[in-house]
Amino acid sequence: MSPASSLQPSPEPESLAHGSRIRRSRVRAVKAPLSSPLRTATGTMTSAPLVLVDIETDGGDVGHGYAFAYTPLALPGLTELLRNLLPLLEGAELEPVQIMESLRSRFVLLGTRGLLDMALAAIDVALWDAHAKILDRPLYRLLGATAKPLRAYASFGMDGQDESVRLAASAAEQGFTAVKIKIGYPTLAEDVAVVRAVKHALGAVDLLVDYNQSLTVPEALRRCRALDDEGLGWIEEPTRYDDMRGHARITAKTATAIQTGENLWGPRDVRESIELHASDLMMPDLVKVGGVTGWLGASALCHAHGVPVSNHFFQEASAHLMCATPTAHLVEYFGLADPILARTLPVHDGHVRPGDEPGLGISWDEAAIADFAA
Ligand code: SMN
Ligand code: MG
Repeated sequence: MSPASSLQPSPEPESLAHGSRIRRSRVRAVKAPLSSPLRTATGTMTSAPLVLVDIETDGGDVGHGYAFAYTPLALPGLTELLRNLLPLLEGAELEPVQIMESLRSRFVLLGTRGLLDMALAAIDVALWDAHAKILDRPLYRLLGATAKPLRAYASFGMDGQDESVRLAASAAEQGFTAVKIKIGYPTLAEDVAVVRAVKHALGAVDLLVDYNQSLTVPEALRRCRALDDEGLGWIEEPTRYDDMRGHARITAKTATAIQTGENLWGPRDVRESIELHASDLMMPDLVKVGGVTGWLGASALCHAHGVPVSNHFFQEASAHLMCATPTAHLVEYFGLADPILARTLPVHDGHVRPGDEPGLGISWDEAAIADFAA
């Protein structure tokens, strides 16, 4: 498809930096290893299926983005979608908002919720990375923010009582002031036993729990209210993510803060969730919420409604965005892509901050990508 029939490149205004037209792109699929299987109450991951996106300009800047496919079953489809979309960008002026509006306008009849939204978001992230590199600014600075230390929490799976205690205690020793574990064991008694054992090991360190959508609303009401006296920082996704009214009932009846957001598709879902009071807190997923562009919309909505914002995964880019998020709360520290990154996001005294190099600070470890190619 020739560039002429793809996105109409806009005339080059004088002000734009040299070398800001999209020259080519690349898509790669990997299965990044996990240090151990990541078990949740609704599924277990043995590897991290990721799709990596590179967008290069005629000035030589390369923007990087990646999407998490959750399951290897979705990896080929997500990869193929990106291979179909990216050639449409060739020759276009690298203007993230304009390009995404133009791309999205192609799918009004189809709708984008799901893998297409994820593919579009991975492109959005790579475009913003390239945009910031062209302007020689780290993304946080491009957004007018400063690189402040962001409080992070160590995020673990559903590891059973003894392993949960060991992992949580180790995170506390490393300086984390908050830890998340996943629960949703067969019985409430097991949930409470694990929570109490980990709380005891953590002392003053905050404990967050994540049900990963595993409970019916009646069971969630029962379990969340039973956990209300355990001093938890939040209870995450007690029921299905898209049962916003069910979450609203749980939020209304539970004293502990209810957290949702990682499965909301774009700012419109965030708006509906806030309007329904589905949760006390919001944690958008960079890719499902629509990339940098989607995050900025979600962040503005949460600012307007006074809702604290945390991220879900994608810590490298999320650290930049959280610096520019007025109601920033906690950063989820889980190095999903670490095995294929040349530099991982450092954590000091339980805090992270974005790097100062231009863009998002995402750099690939090409040898690892080759090793883990899917
Ligand atoms: C989560 C979601 C998907 C895969 C692993 C873990 C979890 C989180 O909900 O909050 O990180
Ligand atoms: Mg979660």
